[in-house]
Amino acid sequence: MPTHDSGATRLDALIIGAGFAGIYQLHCLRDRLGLQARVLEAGGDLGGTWYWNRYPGARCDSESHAYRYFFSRELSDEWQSTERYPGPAEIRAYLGHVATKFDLRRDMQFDTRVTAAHYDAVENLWRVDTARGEKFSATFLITAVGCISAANVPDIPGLKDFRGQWFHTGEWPHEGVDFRGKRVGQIGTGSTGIQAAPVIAETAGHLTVFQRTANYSVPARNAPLTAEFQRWVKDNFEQIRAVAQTTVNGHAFRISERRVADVSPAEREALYQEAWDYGGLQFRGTFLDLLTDRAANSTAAEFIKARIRAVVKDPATAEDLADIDHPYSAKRPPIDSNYFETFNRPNVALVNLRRDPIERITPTGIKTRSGEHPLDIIVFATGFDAMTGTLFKIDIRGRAGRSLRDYWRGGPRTYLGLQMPDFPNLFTITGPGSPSVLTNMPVAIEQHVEWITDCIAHLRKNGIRTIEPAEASVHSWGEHVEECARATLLYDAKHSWYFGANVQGKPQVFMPYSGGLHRYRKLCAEIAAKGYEGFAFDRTQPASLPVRAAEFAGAAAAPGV
Ligand code: NA7
Repeated sequence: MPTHDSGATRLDALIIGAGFAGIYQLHCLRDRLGLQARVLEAGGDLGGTWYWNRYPGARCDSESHAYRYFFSRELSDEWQSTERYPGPAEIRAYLGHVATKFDLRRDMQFDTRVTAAHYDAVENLWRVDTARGEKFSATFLITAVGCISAANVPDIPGLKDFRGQWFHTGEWPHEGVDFRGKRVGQIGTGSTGIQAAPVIAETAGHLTVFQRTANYSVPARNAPLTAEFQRWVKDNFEQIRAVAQTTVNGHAFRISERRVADVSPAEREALYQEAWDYGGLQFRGTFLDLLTDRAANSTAAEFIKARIRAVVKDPATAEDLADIDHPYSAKRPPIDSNYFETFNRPNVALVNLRRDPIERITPTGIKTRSGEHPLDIIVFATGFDAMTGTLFKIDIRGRAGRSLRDYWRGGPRTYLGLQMPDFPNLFTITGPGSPSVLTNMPVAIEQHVEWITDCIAHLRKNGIRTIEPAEASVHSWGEHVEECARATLLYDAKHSWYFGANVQGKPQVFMPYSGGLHRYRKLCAEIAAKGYEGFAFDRTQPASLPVRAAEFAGAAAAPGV
């Protein structure tokens, strides 16, 4: 346990991370409950994932009218998105606007990486250390560290001897990378690689894309927003929010209720074509059963594969790109701007690693079985140690020194993705076991933040010292998460990062909750209404600090501030 002298800064609540989650959590705890709260953030500014992900082509796959907070109509009304999908700079500007509007920066500390958080059962405090040597203690600890923020650089032999430059997309240099005239190798064709390749190819002398698993992608059809659409967004705030908060995935569109078998093959093709022309993630909402019925799914898969073959001129390259081994949308479905078209450029080549695997990185390039590819720059678009990796970077220890790493040795175990036994008063926003990455994140984040805020208000009002789930609740929630995953085709793509399969040695457990955000919201609300069913309270002494705020009316019920 870290030693703490009287120099430790004492707080009611400490929040780790200044992305969408940490920003709103600070606002709720400080301005609604009147707690002394602070955000500690490893990055040099707020933005979370959008602070780090500045790679070429980086853009949010959620549409800008839904990728925002909904807790304040005023906030939404005064913000004008400029494009259908917001880029990192616009998202950072939006979050900066939120921080200014609610005067949040004064309680945020940047360039401050939390290294350890140990629970002190005697004082009922989380004792927190940072890489800068600062010490904090707080009754409540809330992790708002994001689900995909621990970069995964694969352990390919020879990387340390590479004489060129290399970058991971999730830790991109703020000053950018000059690809002009350079021979670039990009490893990875997930959502990130599919966004990056077309933009890198525009300036690179030559781009080689190293593909291990071929992927589906649907055109994003990004475009500047018209004044008419911007007005529609403002006029329909309530409606957009209502849809986002009552759908499976938190987006501002509904999944069709029609099944593939309900329409003729000709109608089906017309509907797919319409969705393809419209672009974006809505494609997967074309039919109700795309994620539950393999035969239904294969109609969407075949439609996309046919488009790939139609776009890519070289037949061998087209075959490698269309040789996809998993159902459509069973792995995170990318959307793109000219990804497949990029392979028609004379300066772009595809290497199929299934046929021609990487053997090692040499000082001057990448050596695959068939020969060496000379490179000046390697871009790792190789994803993240998702959902658990960032939490494991912090030495989190609960009662009796029990480490989170140890508790999750066989894979993450939580109740509702929010809490673990023996880690009292620790809340994990969008933790494993919650809908998180299967949704439009800000909508899932808002629900978690409001639930946590209500919960803390309840504890303080009722003199409850600690909250943590019963082990039995974790067990049954884990079974429910697994059962929901098994009911979908997500369970068929065993090599996805949803299972942790992209990181060597990581336990293979389906991590996000696939039962739907709408259903999850209802469950969380019911559990709270039943006096936090499945959680255990310690009422042995009053909460460590008196309630300072005016009576709390219930954050989840409050539409604005
Ligand atoms: P993803 O979706 O995890 O994609 C990573 C890609 O990198 C994927 O194509 C992987 O192939 C590939 N990869 C990973 N390791 C290797 C090695 N060792 N050799 C070759 N290729 C490799 O990460 P993204 O950053 O694209 O997307 C993450 C999320 O960010 C995304 O879902 C959005 O929510 C935003 P594989 O498929 O594992 O064979």
